[in-house]
Amino acid sequence: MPKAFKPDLRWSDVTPRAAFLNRRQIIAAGAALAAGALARPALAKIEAAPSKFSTDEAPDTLETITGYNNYYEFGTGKGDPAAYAGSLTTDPWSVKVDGLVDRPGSYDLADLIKGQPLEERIYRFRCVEAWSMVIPWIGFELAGLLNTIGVQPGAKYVAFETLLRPAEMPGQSSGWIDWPYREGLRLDEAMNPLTILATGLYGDPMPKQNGAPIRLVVPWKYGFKSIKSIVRISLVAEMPQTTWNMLQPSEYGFYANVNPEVDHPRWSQASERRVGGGLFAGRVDTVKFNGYGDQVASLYAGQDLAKDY
Ligand SMILES: Nc1nc2c(c(=O)[nH]1)N[C@H]1C(S)=C(S)[C@@H](COP(=O)(O)O)O[C@H]1N2
Ligand SMILES: [Mo]
Repeated sequence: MPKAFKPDLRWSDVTPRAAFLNRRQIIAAGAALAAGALARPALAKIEAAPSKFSTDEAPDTLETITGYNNYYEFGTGKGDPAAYAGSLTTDPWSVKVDGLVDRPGSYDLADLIKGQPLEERIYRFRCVEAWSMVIPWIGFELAGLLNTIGVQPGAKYVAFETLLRPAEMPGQSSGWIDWPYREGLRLDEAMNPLTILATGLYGDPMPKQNGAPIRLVVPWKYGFKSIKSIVRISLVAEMPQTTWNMLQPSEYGFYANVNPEVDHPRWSQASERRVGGGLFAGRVDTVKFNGYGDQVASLYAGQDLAKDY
C-alpha cells in the first residue's frame, strides 16, 4: 500500500519500512494509512525525481535513520540528537555565502535553493566509526548551487560551517570542540554530481537530528564530512580547517575517503556494521570509496591515499 500512497517515489517500490514489520503490523498500518488518507488529505511529500545515482539496496528504516545519529551539538550519545534536536529553530534560516564568489550575501534558505532540482538519492552512508546505513535523501547537486552563486577563478576549496547557537545546542556548551563544526571539500569533489545538499529524507523535510534544514552528503567519504545544519558556504583558495582534522589530524584526514586499506589508528576499516542489519547480521566488507569508485576514483589520480587519508 505505500506504493499507491507515494507513487512517485522509487523507494516505495521496495517498501523498506513495511519490510521490517510483521504481517499483522502491515495490515494494521494499511488500515491506518487508509484512514489517515481520508482524515489528512494534505500529507505533503516532497516531489523529487528518482536518480540514476541511487543504489538499489534497501534503505534502512526511518526509525534507524532518525534514532541513531552523530550530531555532537546535541551530545555525544547516538540517541542524544533524537532526544534534544527538537528544540532547534530551523525556520527562519539564512545561509551566508562568501569568499571567491560572484554573488556573495546572506540568503534566506528558500531564496538560495530556489530552482535547484530536487532528486531522491538513495546512498550508502559509512561513518568513520565503522557503522553504515542506506539512506533515501532528498536533495540537489552542490554543483548546481555553486554554479548559481558563481565560483571565481582562484577558488580551490569549499568550506562549510554549522550553526553556532549554544542556547539551542546544548553540546556547544562543552569546549572540547572548537565550535562551530566545520568541514570542507576540494572544488572538484564539491562539483562531483554525487555531492548533494540534502533538505529531506524519506520524502519529508529533513528531521532535525539529521541536520535540518540543509546538510551536506558526500557518500564516498566518511560521515563526518557530511556537515549538518549549514549556515555558511565559503569559496576559498586554501585548504580549510575542518573539525575532526583539527581535533586529531593523525586519525581524521581532510580527504576522509572511505578506504578499507587504511585503518584508523585505533580500529580496522576493513569491514563495517550495518546498523539496521538486525541482531544476527554479520559485518560486511567495506568497499573503497564506499562503492562509488567508478564515479570518484579519478579525482585522486596521482595521489597517495595512504598519505592523503
Ligand atoms: N554539525 C555536525 N555535522 C555532523 C556531525 C556533527 O557532530 N555535527 N557528525 C558527523 C558524523 S560523524 C556523521 S557519521 C554524520 C551522521 O549523520 P546522520 O546522523 O544523519 O546519520 O553527520 C556528520 N555531520
Ligand atoms: Mo561519523
